[in-house]
Order: sequence, then C-alpha cells, then structure tokens
Amino acid sequence: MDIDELSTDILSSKRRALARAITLVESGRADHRADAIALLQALKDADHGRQALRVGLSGTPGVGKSTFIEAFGLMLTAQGLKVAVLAVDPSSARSGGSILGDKTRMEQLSRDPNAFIRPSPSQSHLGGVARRTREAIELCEAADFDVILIETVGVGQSETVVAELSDLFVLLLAPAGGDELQGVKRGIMEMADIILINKADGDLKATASRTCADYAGALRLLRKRPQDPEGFPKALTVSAAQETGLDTAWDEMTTLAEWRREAGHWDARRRAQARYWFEAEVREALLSTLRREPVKGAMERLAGQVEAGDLTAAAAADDLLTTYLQRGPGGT
Ligand SMILES: Nc1nc2c(ncn2[C@@H]2O[C@H](COP(=O)(O)OP(=O)(O)O)[C@@H](O)[C@H]2O)c(=O)[nH]1
Ligand SMILES: [Mg+2]
Repeated sequence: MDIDELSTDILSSKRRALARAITLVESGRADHRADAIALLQALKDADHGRQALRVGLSGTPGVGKSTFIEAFGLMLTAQGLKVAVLAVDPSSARSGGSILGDKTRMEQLSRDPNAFIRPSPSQSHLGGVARRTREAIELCEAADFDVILIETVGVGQSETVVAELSDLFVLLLAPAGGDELQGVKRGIMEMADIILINKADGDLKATASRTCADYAGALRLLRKRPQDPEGFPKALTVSAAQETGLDTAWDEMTTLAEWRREAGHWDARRRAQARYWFEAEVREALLSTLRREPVKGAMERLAGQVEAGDLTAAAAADDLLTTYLQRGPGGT
C-alpha cells in the first residue's frame, strides 16, 4: 500500500481515496492496522490545519434521526458545505444491519456530490466502533469536509462515545405528553448542547412546543458549564419532515461553535479528547494483550492455582504482570 499516495489523494479530497482509507481503518488485519496508523500519522504530519464542525447526534429509534440528517444535510450542501455522515452503532453486530442501513431515508443526500455517507461496519464491541469512527472523522477532516454528522442510537454508553468525538452534542427527542421528561437520563441531558424536539408539525405541533418548554426549563436547572455562553444549552423545535426550524438549528450550532472557538473552549475540548482517546487506546491494547497468547494461557494456569488455593489472587496477578508487562513486582 502506497501510504504517501493515499495521503496526498485524501488531502486532494478524492472520494475514492477517502472510502479506501476508511475501509483500511475498519480492517482488523494486523498489516492493515500498521498501514492505517502510518496513514493517520502522515496526515497529521501534513499539518493541513483543516477542522470540520463535528456534530454528534443522538436519539432513540424512530425519533427521526435519518429524516433529520437527510433534510439537514441537504440544507447544508445547498449552502456549498461538504457534509460527511458517520455512525456509532454498537448494535450493528447484533442486528446485522447498520444504523444508516435505512439509506432509503437518505436517498437524496447519498447521491449528493457534496455529501459522503458511511454506514457503521459490523463490530462486536463499542471500543472498536469508537476507534473506527474517530479515525474516519480524522480522514473526513483531512479530505476537507466542513461538517461531520456523527449519528448514534441512544443506548446509554454510545452517547458518551459520541460526545467524546464531537464539538457539539445534539439530542433529538420526540414530542411527548405528560410531565415526564421521557426518561432522558440526567447524564445525557448534561452532555447536550442543543436539544431538538422533532416532529413539530401537524397534530404534534402543540405537544412539541410544550415538550420544548419543559426541556428548556430542565436545562436551566442544570449546573452552568464554563463552555457555554448565555442561553446555552438550549431546546428548539424542528420538523425534519416539513424541513422547518432546520436553519435556526444550524444558526444556533454555528453561534455556539464560534463562541467556543473564540473563548478557547473548542481547542481545549479537542485537546482533552485527544488525550482521552490515547488513554482509551492504551487500555484497549492492554486488554487485548490479556486475551491473546501467551498471556491468556498463563492467566488460565494462574487462575487454576488461585482456585486450588495455592496462590493468592494478589500474588498471581503480580506474577502475571511482572512476567508479561516487564513491570517491577508490587508496582501498580
Ligand atoms: N410527523 C413527522 N414525522 C417524522 C419526522 N421526522 C421523521 N418522521 C417519521 O418518523 C419515523 C422515523 O423516522 P426515522 O428518520 O427513520 O427515525 P430514526 O430511527 O431516528 O432514524 C418515520 O416514519 C418518519 O417518517 C417529522 O419531522 N415529522
Ligand atoms: Mg435511522
């Protein structure tokens, strides 16, 4: 694989090169992994200075994510912006289909020359999906995309992953009657920069406005975050189907992003995310070492000795780590 050529082609925004590179970072083969690492480093070394606005988008199935991305994406490409759509879909391995599998709802966007849609590959664990998405984001950014939409189904942990991958985190909700805040976990609320109540049209319009007011109230009760200007996080109503409120949503996103950029929060967040993912890579690599030979077998043997009462758990763990991680005994 010619890494220099691939890197040059990505920097020249060649779509096929971008698609190939994403396939490369998705591969589980060791030689592919080495190429992927070299490619990503080559792009860093090129110092292209390109930054897309990375928008994380989360919501439960049926809330209208695909419909929203299609309409919102087309609005942005019509403004001349280049838009990439990626997904963090921890369920894809189980369901066999990806979150963006319903490409029918994104038919127009997928044909748009200024858009690039990449479904989530089948992966067995969230860590693998997170890494692939993080690297795909870097590739899209190097290929000069202006906006990267990162979609996820709200299943708890995956929102945290998406928040750690994005500059802005948008939560999509459906209109709901009653005074229950739809069981949205406080932790998720606290991550949101903008809450969009979708389906604010037809019979649902009035309910959507009430739901929006409820969430606006709930957001005001949260502790003020240093990375927010006055009035953020905020709740808005939109209709992806009727394509209303999308321009306002975009205005709010860019206003917030600009403010954060000027106040230094944008760079600070990206630096913190870089550190977070480095540490995650190290942890993941250590864990996979444990799952591979020779450590796996050694662990099995030691476990047997612990079970039999011949070794204490602490002594066995110390033995394993000392032998295989070249760590001094008793260290942590
Ligand atoms: N009334 C209305 N229906 C919508 C809107 N957006 C999506 N839907 C409908 O909600 C259903 C789920 O939409 P979809 O985009 O597939 O949701 P996803 O599972 O979050 O990707 C579909 O039947 C859509 O037509 C909207 O703005 N208004
Ligand atoms: Mg969908």
